Amino acid sequence: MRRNRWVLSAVAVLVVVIGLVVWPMLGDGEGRGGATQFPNVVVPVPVSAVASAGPPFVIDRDTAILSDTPDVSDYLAKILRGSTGFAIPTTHAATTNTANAIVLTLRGAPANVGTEGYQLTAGGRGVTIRANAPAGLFAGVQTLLQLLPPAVMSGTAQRATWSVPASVVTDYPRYSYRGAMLDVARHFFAVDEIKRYIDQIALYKINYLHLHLSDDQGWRIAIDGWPNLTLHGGSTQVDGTPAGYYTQDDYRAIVAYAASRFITVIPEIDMPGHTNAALSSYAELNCDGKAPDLYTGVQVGFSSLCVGKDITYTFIDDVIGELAALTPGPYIHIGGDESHATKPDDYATFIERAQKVVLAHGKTPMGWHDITDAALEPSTVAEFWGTDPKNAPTIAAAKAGTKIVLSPADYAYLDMKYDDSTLLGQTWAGTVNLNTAYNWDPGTYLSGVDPSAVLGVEACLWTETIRSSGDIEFMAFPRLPAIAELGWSPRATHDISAFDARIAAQGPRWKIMGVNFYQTPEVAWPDRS
Ligand code: NGO
Repeated sequence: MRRNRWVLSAVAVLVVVIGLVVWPMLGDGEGRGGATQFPNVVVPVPVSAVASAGPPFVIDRDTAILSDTPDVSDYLAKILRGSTGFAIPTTHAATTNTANAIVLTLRGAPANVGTEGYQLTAGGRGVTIRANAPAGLFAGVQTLLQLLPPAVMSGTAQRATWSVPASVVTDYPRYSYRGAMLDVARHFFAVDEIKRYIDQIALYKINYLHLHLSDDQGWRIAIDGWPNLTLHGGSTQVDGTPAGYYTQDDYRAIVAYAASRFITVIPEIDMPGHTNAALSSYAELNCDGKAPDLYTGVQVGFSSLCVGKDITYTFIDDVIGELAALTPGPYIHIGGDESHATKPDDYATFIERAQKVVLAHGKTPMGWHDITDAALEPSTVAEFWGTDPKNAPTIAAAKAGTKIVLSPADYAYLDMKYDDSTLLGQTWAGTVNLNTAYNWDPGTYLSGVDPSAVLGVEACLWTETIRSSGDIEFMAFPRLPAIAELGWSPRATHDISAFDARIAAQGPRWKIMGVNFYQTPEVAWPDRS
């Protein structure tokens, strides 16, 4: 009996030893020296991330940030101070004593990480993020935050062990364009709601925010010479509820806030179709000189600017000129989708002229892929929103040199329902669950088109059924991070089960931040409720 007990105890001890010591060494590729595997928690997954031997870095009350880029260190310090409760002093010089420090420096990064990439090295003494430009430091900071415990995203002081695993991450984007589009025309969203979304998309290394500023149901940006556009055209929205618009100062505030998160704003004025709000505001823009009523339904394709009238071009020159002056980014989006009330010849004439107006104001034209029916300027970018990878005009344009941003509606439209039971959203392009959103390759999506024609990807959120930040978040999370990962991470990293596990790690963060995400059934959320 006694002997048996002894044997049992010895076996138990052996099992524990194997479990604690031997198993972790076997269980990872980098196992020598006691290093553990790099945790599968960073979205978008980095190009290369390797665990190092040695202890983690633990942020404590003496940790400082040393940085040669104040904007980025201030962003990080604010988050760390809020959740750790520590002072986290920032010194704007990255070269002093680096013990117990988070160093952010524009020196010494590998050239191949480019202007948006970074190298992060974490070990017992501290963390160093090196980049060639501030945008790269900001991207590295996002990775650092995701390596810290989820409580780091809390705005109030929390108890946690603020450790960053010893590791080396070398990371840079697959595409230079990683966009999020928000329709503020069908339902209007206030400046603070836009800032909230900017903060959320920045976590996933999105670098363009495309604002759909006008549609049949509303005109949302003040244009000096044309006050009725907003006073009348911005007064309602879908369902006929009262709405609003951005003053030029509001718009500047959005642009500046986005820039502080290394996000470039792209303003869209949709034309010649989707213009009922403008046509209702100024009778002279209509071919028959009669202003239609405001529209609060959700049909498309019934409105058109009058292509044959000179006033149309005075109008678009004023609008694009003011937007170009307010917008530091390179692109002005001219829409161009679903102009079913414009004759095909008129459509081609209009799109050709509108591109020239954008170029004359020093910007690069962008439009929905419908514009590939017209002659395109060499620099014009087409955004594909269809569901047919064999779309002939888009493929022909891409082969002729037009750069393409991919937002195929059956993968990248965040307003599609997750499944038939989703209360918000639409189904015209089908339902899009998380794995569908992730399960395509932007590089090979368009049949026979060279991957080099693809500028990047964009996750689009149309707001016919979306009325609040909570609604935005429900549709965007977790699908927006899927599109963000397709835009950032190399094709070789694509793996649906590893992706679902990474997304699971975001759940506790979203809970702490108060993000109203949808707990998609594909994911084993750690604290499902
Ligand atoms: C289409 C249409 C929009 C709708 C959206 C809804 C484009 C580019 N035009 O996408 O007007 O709001 O679908 O999913």
